Amino acid sequence: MRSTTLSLLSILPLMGRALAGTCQAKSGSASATGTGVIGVAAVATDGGASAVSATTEAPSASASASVPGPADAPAPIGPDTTYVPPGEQSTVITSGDSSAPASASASASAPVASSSAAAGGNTTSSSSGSSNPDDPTISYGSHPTFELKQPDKEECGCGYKVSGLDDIWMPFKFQFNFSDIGDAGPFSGPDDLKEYGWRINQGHHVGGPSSNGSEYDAATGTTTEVPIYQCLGDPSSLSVQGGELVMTVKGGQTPSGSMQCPELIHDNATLYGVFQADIQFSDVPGTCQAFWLNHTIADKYSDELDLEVLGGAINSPNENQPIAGLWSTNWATDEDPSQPLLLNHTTGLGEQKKEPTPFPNDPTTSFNSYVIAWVPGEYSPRYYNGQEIMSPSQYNAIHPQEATLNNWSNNNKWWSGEVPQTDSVMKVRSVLFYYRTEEVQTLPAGCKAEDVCTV
Ligand SMILES: *[C@@H]1O[C@H](CO)[C@@H](O)[C@H](O)[C@H]1NC(C)=O
Ligand SMILES: *[C@@H]1O[C@H](CO)[C@@H](O)[C@H](O)[C@H]1NC(C)=O
Ligand SMILES: *[C@@H]1O[C@H](CO)[C@@H](O)[C@H](O)[C@H]1NC(C)=O
Ligand SMILES: *[C@@H]1O[C@H](CO)[C@@H](O)[C@H](O)[C@H]1NC(C)=O
Ligand SMILES: *[C@@H]1O[C@H](CO)[C@@H](O)[C@H](O)[C@H]1NC(C)=O
Ligand SMILES: *[C@@H]1O[C@H](CO)[C@@H](O)[C@H](O)[C@H]1NC(C)=O
Ligand SMILES: CC(=O)N[C@H]1CO[C@H](CO)[C@@H](O)[C@@H]1O
Repeated sequence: MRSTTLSLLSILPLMGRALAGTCQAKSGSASATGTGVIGVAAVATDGGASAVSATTEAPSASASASVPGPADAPAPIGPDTTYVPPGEQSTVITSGDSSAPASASASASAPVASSSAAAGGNTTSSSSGSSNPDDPTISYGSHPTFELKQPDKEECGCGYKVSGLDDIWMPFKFQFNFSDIGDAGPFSGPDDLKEYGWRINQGHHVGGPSSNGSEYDAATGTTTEVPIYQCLGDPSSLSVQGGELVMTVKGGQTPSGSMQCPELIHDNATLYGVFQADIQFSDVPGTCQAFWLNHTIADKYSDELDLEVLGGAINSPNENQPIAGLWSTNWATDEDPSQPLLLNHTTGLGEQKKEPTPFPNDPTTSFNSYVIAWVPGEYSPRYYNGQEIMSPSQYNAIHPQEATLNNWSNNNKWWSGEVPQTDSVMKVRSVLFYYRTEEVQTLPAGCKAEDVCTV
């Protein structure tokens, strides 16, 4: 358990930096009124610590090889510890050389984590430890509905308490509506949205590679080598049009290790937060589209909290992607990121259901709200339009994370599906994040409890 008490003075420089980084009019095509708002706080806590009790759950027995991601392949389905691709009971894929380019590319030209918050990276060492004694205990079903609100006050220099999650405290806010900037893009480099707090992936892999393994078809008794396919970040696959971020996996690309895909990253390393995005997904077959949190330190760690859909199987299953819905997956925190095909992960609720949550409506014809509430403890709930979905109570992230949006293919027929033949366009209207950083976990002295805004 970590308890960092920061004085207001120690926070002021941070505030200055943050405020300096808020949005300003973008020269060129985009006219802007930015909404990147950062508040910083110091509030005396009344010390009534609600101890965080770890919900204990047996570790997953699913040490199976599969395609990593959100980056990832579906977690193993059912009680079996052997990876059986969904719907392909007669076919088993085994990963190939684990030092293959799939993993090598994971560290090549990795963007440098830009926030100083990422520098330490290992302040939290236990997935069951809380960084703030006042943090609530959250477990599956304890908060089945959730609404993220705008602050109840104008001035939120003392941070925010999230009423839907037992008033968990967050010092910072980031809101960005793509309608706040005019039409912009297609982009040409990683910094084209930097002034608004975003980083565009250029050249680093987007999502997960497919395995360079061998594929055994029991029906015919044949083994075929499967080459590595993956996407690399391509700024020209993103643009802002009519108030929406448009993320396009360009159709008809030749399957290869350097396909071009869009990825946009919130350029701040956070350590806990509530992250909401309003997204309209595309059901064009052949892509994985994700809103997820990724760890920030290249070559170390492996934790991610993912929300993903598979174009082609969002509403209705097909032969290779037999389960429709919204995938919620956690990845092991401290495994070797250079071995992406071996990383442990869990999808759905704990050990009971390693499945996505079916959509109650069609998320490809309207914008819907997706929330990842990354909180200390064993379990970080996710919400779809305010309703909790199935998520793992295992592998909660413990290292600093960045919120990320992407759309990609690895040509893997059991995951993204074969690369799309027509353009696949994922759209994002706005995001709203409240978060902590590694340095700011607790209410610093100098703020009164009543100064904290409610959201
Ligand atoms: C977010 O990132 C920007 C750009 O790196 C930085 O100026 C700002 O201080 C960060 N904000 C916080 C709260 O870390
Ligand atoms: C995955 O988890 C199992 C069970 O905890 C463990 O034995 C195995 O070493 C893990 N795999 C990796 C690559 O760490
Ligand atoms: C992580 O913690 C260990 C031990 O506390 C320390 O030696 C190491 O330098 C830390 N790593 C980073 C990146 O701060
Ligand atoms: C910005 O997005 C938020 C949701 O995140 C929404 O409530 C608000 O109305 C949007 N503002 C504009 C001007 O579109
Ligand atoms: C997550 O971010 C780290 C650090 O930048 C990077 O090394 C890794 O490749 C990313 N993971 C994925 C799946 O993109
Ligand atoms: C992702 O790309 C595919 C292929 O171009 C497209 O059909 C889909 O709409 C995109 N998804 C999003 C959410 O933009
Ligand atoms: C690194 C590696 O093993 N790459 C191989 C992946 O599979 C293709 C197709 O068999 C080979 O051409 C690559 O050499």
